Amino acid sequence: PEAFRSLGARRVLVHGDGLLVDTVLHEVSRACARYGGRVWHSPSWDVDVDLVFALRGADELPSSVVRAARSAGESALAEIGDGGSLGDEGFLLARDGDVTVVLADAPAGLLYGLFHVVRLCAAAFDPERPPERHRPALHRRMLDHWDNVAVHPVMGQVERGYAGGSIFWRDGRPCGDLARIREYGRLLAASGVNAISVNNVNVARTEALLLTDRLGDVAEIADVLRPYHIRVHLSVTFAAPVVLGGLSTADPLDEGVRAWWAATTRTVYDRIPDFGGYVVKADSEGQPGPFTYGRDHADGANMLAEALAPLGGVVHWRAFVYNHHQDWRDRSTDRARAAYDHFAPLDGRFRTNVVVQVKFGPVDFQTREPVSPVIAAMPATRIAVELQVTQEYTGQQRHVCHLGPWWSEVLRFAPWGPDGRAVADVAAGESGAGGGLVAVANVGDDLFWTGHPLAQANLYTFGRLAWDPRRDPTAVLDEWITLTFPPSATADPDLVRRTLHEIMDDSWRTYERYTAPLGVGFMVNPGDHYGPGVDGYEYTRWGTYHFADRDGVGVDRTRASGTGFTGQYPPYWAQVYESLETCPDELLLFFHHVPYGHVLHSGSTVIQHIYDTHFAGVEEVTAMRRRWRTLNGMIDPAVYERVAERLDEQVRCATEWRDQINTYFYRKSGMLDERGRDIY
Ligand code: GCW
Repeated sequence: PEAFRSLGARRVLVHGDGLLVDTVLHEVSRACARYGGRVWHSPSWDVDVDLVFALRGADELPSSVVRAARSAGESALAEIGDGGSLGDEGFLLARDGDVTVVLADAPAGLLYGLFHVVRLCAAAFDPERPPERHRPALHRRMLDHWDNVAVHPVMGQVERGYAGGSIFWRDGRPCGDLARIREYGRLLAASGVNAISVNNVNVARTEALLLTDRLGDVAEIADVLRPYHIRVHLSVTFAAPVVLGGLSTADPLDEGVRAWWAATTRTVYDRIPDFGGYVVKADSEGQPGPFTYGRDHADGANMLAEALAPLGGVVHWRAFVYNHHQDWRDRSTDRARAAYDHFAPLDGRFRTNVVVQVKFGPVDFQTREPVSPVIAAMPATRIAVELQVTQEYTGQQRHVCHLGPWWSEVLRFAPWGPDGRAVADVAAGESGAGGGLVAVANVGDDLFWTGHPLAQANLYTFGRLAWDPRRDPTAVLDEWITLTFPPSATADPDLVRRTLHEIMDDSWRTYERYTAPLGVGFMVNPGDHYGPGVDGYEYTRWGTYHFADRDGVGVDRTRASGTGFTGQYPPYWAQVYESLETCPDELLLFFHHVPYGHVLHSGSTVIQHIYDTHFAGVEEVTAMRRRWRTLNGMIDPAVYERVAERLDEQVRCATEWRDQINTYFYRKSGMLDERGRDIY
């Protein structure tokens, strides 16, 4: 509520009608009731105000205040040099004398404008503030919940969830806390998210029923999130016609199957008219899919797309497809190649309401990977890029790991070479027609929403980068800090801000330093993926190997002598990654197998780099903990304690990583640390 203080003390006029305008009105009223401001809803007389929310549309304008606000907005737009449309989610912020004006073409723009005013605090009322126009770069900004309805025997209530139970489901039923879901919608809208899928992509029996018998449960969530402009999507099983419909096949080319999907989808829309569409994990890690019937992913996706098209829905079809029964002895199969090998040949075959959803890297949400080559390989397909806000491989919300800088690097990466379009441009598509940005959610029923209170920053940053991928992640973090630890709530706001930046800004790189080195990935404990397990996956069927021996380490993915994966990139990067001369240090072991004495561009050897970064990583975590302790007494004690507790665990776990990795490579290589530090 503190963040609403500045807004809540004003005189505010909200002009317009409808569900989303009502949300704006409700938010403003709530803030004003608390902080002494006043609010009017479309008055027909003139009032003295500080802030006006209005649509640009041509309805009658009884009040000259709104008329003035509109014309101020129009001239501001002209001044910005673009009098054109603000789009269905954009807004304009301008000043008209003493009045701040938020203008939009559609109600959602007013909602986003409201949260912008909240973020700006007093600055929104600064007479000198030049007009600003905001429009999201990406049309769909989506969170996928991997929440199970029934508790899964291995994965629990939330697969890869580190924030308690699900906010939607508990023990096979809806959890029933609609107020909490509404608050969640508000949090998401404030971050810029506009779509959500409410169940795990691994769809088991109970979850399959959400599409039919338990559709009411989904509709209830949609009803609660709708006032915050969030559309609900559903993960469905490809086998639904068999498991739910009693058909003998789920063959996508079978007429009966197509009719079943069409009818089922119509029922969904009868109940949820703004339903977003389906999310599908098919022929992946044991999920059913079109391969069973000798069909391909385009056949499968297009069938669902056909059912959804007349109703305005989309299919998010995941490209996370690989052989999860690999034999570690088989050096010809490369998991990194799989998504491209499966999907690139299908470019041009997908219907326009299919979005192929691609994990940002070719393997699996690692702390460091190259960008997936699929992103540049399907120019005739709508691509969504998938990130992981839940910290499966990045400390599981027990470690501080601010992922903004990592996502920013990914989104700015230019797959065709430095002068070409960026990953974010592909996700945005021509005139907004791209698939958007999706992330696996990190929220649960935990008191602090995300387990680690500082992990909230990742959720917020995801939404803000999906709105504007060019934003500086440190500036986004700064926003989050101000909103979460408002200056008015602490004795020394500068110290709090500075300390949080010191702890969080570089925390992803710190995490990288004490875990798997130089882009080689994994080295985590199998199953739960937490903590070091250097050889944990080395002889398993999952295709994630590092091939360390006494002479060297890394995966040869070159065309010259390895798996040929480098050849999946457009020529610029294919060349850069292929050659030891040009391959960036941080990805060296992803692309090459090298001796421990290999000299990096940094001047260090691989072995010395491993030792140095692992010692440095632990020192940095220890410094984080020391810094956090200086905040004792300055912030909410419950938040303080929770973070302090987790930092203890982070120090413990980072130390374990350091010692296991260093010892492992010392034993393999027999090479001493130049600086003679403790290696066991
Ligand atoms: O990262 C892996 C996870 C699985 C997950 C899978 C996926 C939902 O370990 O738990 O399954 O990715 O993305 O489908």
